[in-house]
Amino acid sequence: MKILQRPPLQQVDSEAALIDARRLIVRKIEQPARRAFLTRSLTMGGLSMLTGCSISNNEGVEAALTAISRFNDKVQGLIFDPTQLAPTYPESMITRPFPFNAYYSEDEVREVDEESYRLEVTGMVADKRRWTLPELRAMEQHDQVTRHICVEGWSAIGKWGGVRFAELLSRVGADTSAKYVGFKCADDYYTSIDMPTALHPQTLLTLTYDGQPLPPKYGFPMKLRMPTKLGYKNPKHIKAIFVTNTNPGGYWEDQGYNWFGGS
Ligand SMILES: Nc1nc2c(c(=O)[nH]1)N[C@H]1C(S)=C(S)[C@@H](COP(=O)(O)O)O[C@H]1N2
Ligand SMILES: [Mo]
Repeated sequence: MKILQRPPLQQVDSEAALIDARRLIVRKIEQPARRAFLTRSLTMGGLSMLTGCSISNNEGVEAALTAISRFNDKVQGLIFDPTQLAPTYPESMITRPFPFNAYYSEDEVREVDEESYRLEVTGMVADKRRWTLPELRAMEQHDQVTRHICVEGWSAIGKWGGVRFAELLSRVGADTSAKYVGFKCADDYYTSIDMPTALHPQTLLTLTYDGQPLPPKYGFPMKLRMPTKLGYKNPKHIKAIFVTNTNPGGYWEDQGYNWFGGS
């Protein structure tokens, strides 16, 4: 961050810049309470004071909000409690039909071939062998009924089943002192998560939805399901997983969504 400088406010259309800033906050800060507070209380001086960025134009506003979002990542990382469990629900509360969402419409859903599918696991792991679906199905399976929250303004309860992600990381001899786990998907989607969340007991590499093999629209052959993270952090159609110390970013994260994305 730069040393705080008084922004040349007279050179900016400050009302327009503030409207843009509030709009960006809605995109970047996903916790509803914090977002409501900031959008209600934000002033030009407040934004520049918070971030040390000179808010004289839209790029300045963007830089200030990116600084808030990076700060937000650090705070969320620090307060994340690896033993705290997200709520689970009875099966009677499952939302039917469960909503579909992706950066494309439902008629463009990717079809992944089951026979030729192999899961790649690379980066800071001892065993870089590829995994078939039957091998993953042979591991201990866990079912979980949890709430999926999308920043587009909906949430829904669903039931996913699969292997504990921590168990897979242990099987491949992952270096769990690494900072990130990255995911590449069969569409152009990609995302990444922090290691403490990867090791969280409710983080599942899911192969089923509602007791059936994951249908294509929900991410066949697998979706990483984390009830501690917002929807966009939960990759579908995963084809490669890699352990790394370099933040791999993500499809929406690189367009301004908060990286940590906790819910
Ligand atoms: N591969 C892939 N994974 C993805 C997405 C996507 O577009 N492609 N969208 C994300 C978003 S924003 C949401 S809300 C959920 C939606 O999952 P669902 O279709 O099972 O409801 O998938 C997430 N994972
Ligand atoms: Mo989403």
